[in-house]
Parts: sequence; structure tokens; C-alpha cells
Amino acid sequence: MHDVRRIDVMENIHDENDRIAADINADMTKKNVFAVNVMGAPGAGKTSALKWLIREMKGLNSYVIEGDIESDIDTRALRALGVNAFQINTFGACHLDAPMIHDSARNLSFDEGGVLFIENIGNLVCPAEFNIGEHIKLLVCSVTEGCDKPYKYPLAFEKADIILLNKTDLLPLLDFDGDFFMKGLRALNKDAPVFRVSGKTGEGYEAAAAWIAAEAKKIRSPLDNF
Ligand SMILES: Nc1nc2c(ncn2[C@@H]2O[C@H](COP(=O)(O)OP(=O)(O)OP(=O)(O)O)[C@@H](O)[C@H]2O)c(=O)[nH]1
Ligand SMILES: [Mg+2]
Repeated sequence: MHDVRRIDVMENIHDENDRIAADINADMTKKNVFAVNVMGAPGAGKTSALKWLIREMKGLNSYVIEGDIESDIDTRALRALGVNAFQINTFGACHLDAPMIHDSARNLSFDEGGVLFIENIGNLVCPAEFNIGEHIKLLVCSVTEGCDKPYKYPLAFEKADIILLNKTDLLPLLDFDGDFFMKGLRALNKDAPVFRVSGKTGEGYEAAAAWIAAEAKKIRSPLDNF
């Protein structure tokens, strides 16, 4: 009995979340804003990825919503680079949800369209369960986390539309088995492109940014110009 009630409550929460996420997505699309849900474990390199991607986003405006349980360290670092960033603190919640994005998006002005990166809470589990109005989910994972992560945390890998395999500059120091990683990933997700990147050297980010920019163009009317 308890289990049945719990499933009902969870379904209601997910239904309400998905309804708000669909509204956000429609609103962003109307504004020519391509929303990217950036997921990954704590310290995987999400904020470093944003710094490089925004730098490589040539000619496209970028906006950031930063999700953290506490602190505005990442937002301050991005603002210092001139990025239009807004902080959400969840004070305990382990993921962002659509109502949080709905409320915070009002604090950014999207006059010219572009790409909105939403850095989710550092967590390889819960963020993958909640849509937040994004057009794509971007997963940052790093070689320091180990090559077995697709096997242990399948949902994030299954749902990702693009994967950045980060910290590749550290590969010489590790025994990361790239074939094992790819085998686990491809069993869950046949299509998502994988970009091997380094937040230290910037390697791989030009190609990753070009892929995102090409996807962003797809939501635009054919009559619009970037
Ligand atoms: N060597 C190396 N260090 C990296 C790389 N990318 C990020 N780092 C470092 O890893 C640490 C965490 O990077 P962040 O970008 O803050 O990671 P994050 O995923 O945003 O972390 P949270 O927001 O706390 O979840 C920082 O000290 C970065 O300088 C990389 O490619 N190579
Ligand atoms: Mg961060």
C-alpha cells in the first residue's frame, strides 16, 4: 500500500515537472534560445566546460543558469569572464527542476537569442530524472571518475545527447580503459557524440562547441540569421 502511494506521488511530481518543462522549452524556442542541461558528477568539469564552450561559441550569445546546493563560486567565476550568469541555490535538493528554472529564467534577458547553459547540481543520478525545459542534455564525465561509470550510473549516459569526456590531459597518469567506457556507453546510447576534451588545455572544445551551435540552429526559423 505504501509503495503504491509513493509511486502515485512520484508520478504526479514528474507530470507537473514535465508540464512546466514543456512550457519553458516552448518559451525558449520562441525566443530563439537553445537550452542545454549540463549534467555531471561533482568536479567533473562542468563549469570549466562552460568557460571553453562559451569562448568557442563564436557569434552566438551565451547565458548561464548555475545550479549549486550552496555558494555562488561558479557564477562569480563566469561573471568575471563577462558571462551573463544567474545563480540558483537549492539548499539541499540534489537536482534542478523545471519550477526552479521557470522562476530564475525571468532574471535573464534573452533579447537576442543564443544558447542558455544550465549547470545542474553536481550529481550523476538525480539530474537525469528531471527535465528542466532543455533542448539537449550534455553530460560531462571525466577520466578521473573511472571507465566503469556508464555501467554504474546508466540513466545519465542513456539520456545524454552529447558527452564530453573530460580531463584527458591526465590520461597518462591513469589506467582509464577507453574501449570499456565506450562499450558500456554504446550499450545504453547509440547516438550521442563523444568529444574527448581537456578543461586544462581547451583541447576538443572547438569541435564540441561547433556541434552544439549546429544543433542550436535547428530550432531557428529558416528565415532567421545568426
Ligand atoms: N587536469 C584537469 N583539471 C580539470 C579539467 N577540467 C576541470 N579541471 C579541474 O577540476 C576541478 C573541478 O572543475 P569544475 O569545472 O569546477 O567542475 P564542476 O563539475 O563544475 O564542479 P561542481 O560545480 O563543484 O560540481 C577544478 O579544479 C578544475 O580546474 C581538465 O580537463 N583537466
Ligand atoms: Mg561547477
